Amino acid sequence: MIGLAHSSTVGATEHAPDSRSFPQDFKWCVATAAHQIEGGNTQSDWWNFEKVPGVIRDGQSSGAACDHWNRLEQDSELLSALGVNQYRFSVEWAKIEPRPGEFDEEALTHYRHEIELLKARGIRPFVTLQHFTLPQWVADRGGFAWEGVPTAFEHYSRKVYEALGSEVQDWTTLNEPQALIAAGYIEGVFPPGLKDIKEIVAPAIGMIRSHARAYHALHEMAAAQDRKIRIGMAHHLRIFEPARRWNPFDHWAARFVQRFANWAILDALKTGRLQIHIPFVLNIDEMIPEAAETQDFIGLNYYSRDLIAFNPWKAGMIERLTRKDATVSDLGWEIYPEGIYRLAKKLHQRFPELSIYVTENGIADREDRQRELFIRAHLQEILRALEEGIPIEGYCYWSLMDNYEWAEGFGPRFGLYEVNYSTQERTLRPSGRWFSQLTRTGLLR
Ligand code: IFM
Repeated sequence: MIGLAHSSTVGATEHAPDSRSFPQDFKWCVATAAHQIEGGNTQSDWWNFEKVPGVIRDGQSSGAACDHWNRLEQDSELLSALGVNQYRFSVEWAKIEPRPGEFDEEALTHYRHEIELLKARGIRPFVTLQHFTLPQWVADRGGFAWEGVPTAFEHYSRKVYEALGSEVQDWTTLNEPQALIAAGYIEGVFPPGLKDIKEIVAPAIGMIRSHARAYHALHEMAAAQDRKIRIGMAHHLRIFEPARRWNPFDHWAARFVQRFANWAILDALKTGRLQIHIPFVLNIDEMIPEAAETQDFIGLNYYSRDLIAFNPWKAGMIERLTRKDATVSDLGWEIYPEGIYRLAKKLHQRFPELSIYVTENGIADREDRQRELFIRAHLQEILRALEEGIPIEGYCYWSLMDNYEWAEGFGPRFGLYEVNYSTQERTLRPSGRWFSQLTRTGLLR
């Protein structure tokens, strides 16, 4: 790891302290996901997947995670101390509907209580309906590839809205469908653990249909109460560049990955048509009319840049690499702040009618040597975008606290709070202290 504690350079850019400020109404937020922090998600597909030998680094399963389920009061104080005015978190389908059609009122009451705690502290809830996990009963029927999933997801979403809707204005339906498709169906590191690109067709369509059903259902329910809500999706977008500038195949491959990973789903939510074409492998051209115009804002999750090389000897013929001279996080991800500006700009060009909310941006940095500079550098790029008139409403740092990083187990440390998993003690990191000043002043000093 390259430490940055005494440097002002993150990635390729110089990032000096900055006296520019963010708009008054800019939303300062941190994000989490239920499975990664709550613990005891026994009825989910992940709970069972984690137990399969060899799938999780060091064999760690989520277990009690950060025991957030039992620490709502304490953890809402952590949010208060950070000075954020918004908190993005997910509610867990597997806990709310552990068996088909059987809704757990206690789980719904629990989330209602969580929202009350937030509101009492002046923090606006930002609720995600599905963040990577599914109830095991949905997974048993094929997960997002199951043709019944849009109906089941709508049913679940309506229940959530009935219980929480009067208190929530901001929603994301699914978190990072692109990442879930890649990890679950191509790389095999998320459930269902498949490694066959041809398998992505049904789940990709299932995810879009599920989103669309929830989008329309929630808007319909809100309209019936004369309430205005906003619904989006959180998209994991990356910068993809050719590994060798002189190689036309790398250029082709990078463009192709970009189209598939960054734009296919976003475009479908605008046009109602999903198009993914992989020569000789796959051709998806599916009309999903109910998905047209189903985003009220764009959730942008941004982490890093990948170099793409065409490699005929590799399965899939495409290789993802990291620049040799890159400054990287503990997970080896390149720190590339300009990427957030470039993506925001592209999003604005492509979807000028929609504002952007950075629903995740963060770094695995156990020693907290790079985090403050990482956030600062990304926010400077956000300021640059704002100055050019690109509408960015808010910024969620990922994550409030260290948590269970899926196939990587508990190793990576993304939190503004460090978690001691033996005692469940939370300790504010120096970068967290700095972040709490930023949220209060809006100044990047
Ligand atoms: O921890 C994940 C999160 O669940 C989804 N977005 C990326 C984060 C870091 O990998």
